[in-house]
Amino acid sequence: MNNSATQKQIFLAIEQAKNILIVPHKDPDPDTLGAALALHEHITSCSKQARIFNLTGASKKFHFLPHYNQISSDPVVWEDTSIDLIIVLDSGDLDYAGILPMMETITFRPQIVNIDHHKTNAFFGDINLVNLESSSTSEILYFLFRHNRVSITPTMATNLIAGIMYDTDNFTNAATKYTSLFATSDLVKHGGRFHFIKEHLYRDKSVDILKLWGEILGRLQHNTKHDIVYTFITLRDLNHHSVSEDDLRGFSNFLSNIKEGSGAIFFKEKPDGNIRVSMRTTYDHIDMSAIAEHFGGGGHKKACGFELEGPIDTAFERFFIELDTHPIPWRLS
Ligand SMILES: [Mn+2]
Repeated sequence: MNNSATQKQIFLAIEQAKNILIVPHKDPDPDTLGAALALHEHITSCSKQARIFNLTGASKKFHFLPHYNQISSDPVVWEDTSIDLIIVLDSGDLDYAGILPMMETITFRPQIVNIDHHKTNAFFGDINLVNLESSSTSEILYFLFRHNRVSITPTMATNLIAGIMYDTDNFTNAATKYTSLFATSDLVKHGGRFHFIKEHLYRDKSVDILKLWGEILGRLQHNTKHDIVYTFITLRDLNHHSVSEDDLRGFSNFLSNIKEGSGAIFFKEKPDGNIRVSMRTTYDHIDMSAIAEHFGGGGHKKACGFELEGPIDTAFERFFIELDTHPIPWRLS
């Protein structure tokens, strides 16, 4: 089924439903939250019942999103057997969405709509609107609204801008296309607060966070044999600077600013002693996901990751030895 027919079908499902549950994925980011809040505002403005359920709850730092308090992690919602439509946003599968156990135990059978932009999407919905070309689920929502002639309020526009801006890393990463810029400009025209969102998403670093970033940047190494730039962070660093792991979000993306190297790698020690390895490249001829897959991880060609066993002190040496001894096809010709 083509996009346009699916977009119509989703609106028909919303029109026919009486009790709708909107599900942004667990540990939600501004894309899944912005999409959920904009959709919630639209549905409730049509005098229809809709609630947002999120398994883990949203981080307080996203409190600036309009109608943020609509996000609930109260499991009591699952006792409501009259839910007849569940709309899952930005999730490759129901496990990532955080509702797999509920879906396996509920006795009622709601229709499921799946709206997403991840290439790993399992098409788990009764209706699936999966667009790999879209920068974000918020961008898909914008075109879904536009296609169905929904009037977009300033708060809906602000939420969708947050999602697009976050997933395009402030319009700098490879996912940024004509459609994401077009959608954003039209959302600004509808009263979306572009600068307000930018201030909250990107002017959020404390002195402590940036001092830690400085320390991590001071450890940058360039492995010239493999042409990879890398650095690392230990749990001791986090404790010493009283910075949470969450505050490091954005650091891997920041490494994309480095001119040298075919790619950049960030080794991060986890509380369980294992190492989270995040990889970034900006080059079309580099496929970092080939390395990630070799180590049992996954992701996109330009942004992906995997886990290594600790300790961190020797993780990069062991990593480069593995690269030396296995022909991994990560340089495309
Ligand atoms: Mn997304």
